[in-house]
Amino acid sequence: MEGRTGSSPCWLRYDLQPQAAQEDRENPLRVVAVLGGSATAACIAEELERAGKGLYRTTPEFVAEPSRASLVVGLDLLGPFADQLGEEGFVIKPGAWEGQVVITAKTERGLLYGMFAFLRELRLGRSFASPGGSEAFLLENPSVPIRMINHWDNLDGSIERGYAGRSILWNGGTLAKDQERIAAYARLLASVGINAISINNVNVHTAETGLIGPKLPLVERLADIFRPWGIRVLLCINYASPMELGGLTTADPLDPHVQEWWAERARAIYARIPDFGGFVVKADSEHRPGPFTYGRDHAQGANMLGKALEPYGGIVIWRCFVYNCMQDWRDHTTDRARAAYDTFMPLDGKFAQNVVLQIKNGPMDFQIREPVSPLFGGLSRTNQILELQITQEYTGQQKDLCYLVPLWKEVLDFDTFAQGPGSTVQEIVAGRVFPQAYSGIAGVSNVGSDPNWTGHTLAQANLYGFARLCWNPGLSAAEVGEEWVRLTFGDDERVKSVILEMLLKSREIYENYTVPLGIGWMVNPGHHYGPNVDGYEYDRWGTYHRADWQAIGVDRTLQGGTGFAGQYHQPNAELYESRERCPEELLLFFHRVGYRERLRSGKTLIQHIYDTHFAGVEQVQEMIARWNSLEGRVDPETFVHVAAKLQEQLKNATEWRDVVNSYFYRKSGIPDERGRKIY
Ligand code: GCW
Repeated sequence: MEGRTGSSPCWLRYDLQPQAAQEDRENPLRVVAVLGGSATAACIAEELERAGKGLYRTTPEFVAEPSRASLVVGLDLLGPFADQLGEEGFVIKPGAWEGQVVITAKTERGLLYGMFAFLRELRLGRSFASPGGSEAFLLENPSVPIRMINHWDNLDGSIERGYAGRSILWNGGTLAKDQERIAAYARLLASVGINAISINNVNVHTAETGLIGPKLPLVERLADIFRPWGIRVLLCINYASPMELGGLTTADPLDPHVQEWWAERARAIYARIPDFGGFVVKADSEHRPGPFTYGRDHAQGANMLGKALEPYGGIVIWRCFVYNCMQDWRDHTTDRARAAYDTFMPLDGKFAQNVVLQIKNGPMDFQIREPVSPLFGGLSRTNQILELQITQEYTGQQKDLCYLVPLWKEVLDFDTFAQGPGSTVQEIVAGRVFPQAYSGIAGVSNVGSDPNWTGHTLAQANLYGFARLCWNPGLSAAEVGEEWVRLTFGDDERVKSVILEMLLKSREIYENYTVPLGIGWMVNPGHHYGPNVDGYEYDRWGTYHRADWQAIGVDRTLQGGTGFAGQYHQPNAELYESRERCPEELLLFFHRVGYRERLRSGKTLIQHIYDTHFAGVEQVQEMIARWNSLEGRVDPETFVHVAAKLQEQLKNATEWRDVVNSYFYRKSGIPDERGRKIY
C-alpha cells in the first residue's frame, strides 16, 4: 500500500511486478492506438499509459494509426462478435497481425470496462500474446444493468454510517476541495464496472434539499467528474421539497401545483445535466416525509416523480425500507419483518415504467444474518433493485474484519421459486425472471477520506467484491477474494493464501462472537458498535429478540406466529415454517426456541451460544497469529495497520463473548458444560 499520505491505489496497482512482466513476455502496451477524441478515450489513454509505465517500465507510444499499434482500443470493431455484445459489454480479440490485441465495444462504457478487464487479466498473469485465431480472448457483458453506489454523505462532510473518515464528496456545505480525489474515486469505480452513483444521504436534511435548487451547480460539477468514467449521478431528494424549497403549502403528489413544481425542477436539472440519472427516495420511513401524509400510497407518490423525470429518461429509485419505527415493544402482533412486503405487494404492477423499487437484502436491516427479503420473488410486475450495505454498520464498522461477499452471494443465489426453480435473486436483478425496464444492485458506500479509502484496508475487498458481483454474480466469494488479494498484494503465495483465508472465514467469525442464529441486533443503540443485548429490546424500533429465562427468538410462522414465513413461495415458506427443517442459521429469526432444546449438532441451544462465542474469540486470535506470519511479506505500513485493527477486533470480540454469554447464563441459570469462565 502507499503511504498514509496521498491515497491508496487499492486494486489498481501497477507497481507490483506481474508475472507477465517478470517472464519478459512481449509488452502489449508498447504501441497503443486509442481511437476517438472523447473524454472517456482520454481516460483510457491515461490509464494505459499509467499501466505501461508501471507494469513494463516503458511509456507506451501512442499512435493514431491502428495498423501499427500493438493494442487498439476503439468503438465498433466488432466483426462477428456484434450479436453477442450488449450496450455495456466488450470484446478483447486478436488484431490483424500476430500479437496485436483489439479492445472494442458498442459504447464508450464498454470500452472502459474492456480496457480495465484487459489490465486486470494481464496483472493476473494472463497472456494475450498467443495467436487467438478468430476467437475472442475475452468477451463479457455485465449481468446486472444498474450497478450503483449509494453515498449516505451529508453536505457538512459527515457520513451517516461512515467508518473511513469524512466524506470525499462534500465538506462545509459545499463540494470537498480535493476534487482529484473524487476523480480518483470515479476511476476506481469504473475499473470494476460501476455505472451509477447517488451522491447524498437518503435522509435528506435542509442543506441537501437545496441540491435540486440553488445548489444544483455542485451536482453539475460532480456529474462532470463522474461522466468520463461512465458513471451517472443521481440525487436523493426530500419528498417535502415543494414546501421546503418551493414555498408551496403541500407536497401532495396528486396536487397539480406540486406536480408542476417537480416538472419544473426536472427541466432545470436536465438543462444543466443532460445525462442526470434520477432520484433516490426514502419516503415515509424513519420520520422522512412521504405520500402517507396526504393519504396517498407509494405508487401515487413515486409515479408523480416518475412523470416529472420521464421526458428526460430519468428514473425514480424508491426505497422499500418502510416500517413502523414507533412500535410498542409490548406489542407482539406487529412484525417489522413483514412491513416492506405488506406495504409494497398490494402495489405490484401499479408503478410507472421508470420507477424502480430498491429493496434491502433482508426484511429487517443489514444484520449479519437474515433471510432474503420476500419482496424478491413476490413482486413480479415491478422494476426492482437489490440494496446491499457495503459500509459495515452492523458488521464491525471497518474495525472488525468482515468480508461481506459470502453473505451477498447467499442473497444472490437464493432461489425464490417465483417462476419455479432457478428464480434466484441474481436472475431477478439481472432482469431475467420478470419483465423489468430497469433492474440492478445498489450498495451503500464504505468509502471516506481516509488514505486507504475504507478505514480498514482489507475492507477494500468489500467495495471490489460488491462491484465484481454486480458485473458477474456467478463469481464465487473465493474467486473474487483471490482476484482482489492478488491485485492488491501481488503474487506471494503465502500472502495470498493467508489473506484469502482470513477474508473467507471472517463473516462466520464475526457471526460467531456476535448475534446467534439470525436473531439480529444486540448492539449498542445509536452508533451500533459493540454488544448490548437488551439495547433495543424495550425500544420502539421493532427489533426484538424476546429472551426470557427459558427461551429466545421470534415466532414468525403462520401457525401461531406473525405469519412472516408465509410471505415466501413454496418450498421456502414450509421450510421456514418448520422448526425441524428451518435452516439452523436462521432458527431464532423464525422460531422461539428453549435454551435446552437440541440443535442438529446434538448440542442444546444454550451450549451452542456459549460454544460459538468462545470459538469466535479463538478464531480472532488465530487470525492474529496468521497475520503475524506475514511480517516482512506485506509492506510494513499495511502490516502494522492490519495488526492494530485485529487487536481492536479481539477486544470487541472478547467484549461480545463475555456480554452475550453472561447475559444468557444469568437469564437461564444453565452453566457452560465445559466450565469456562462466564461472568
Ligand atoms: O440501518 C438504518 C440505519 C440508518 C439508515 C437507515 C436507512 C440512512 O441505521 O442510519 O438511514 O437504515 O437505510 O434508511
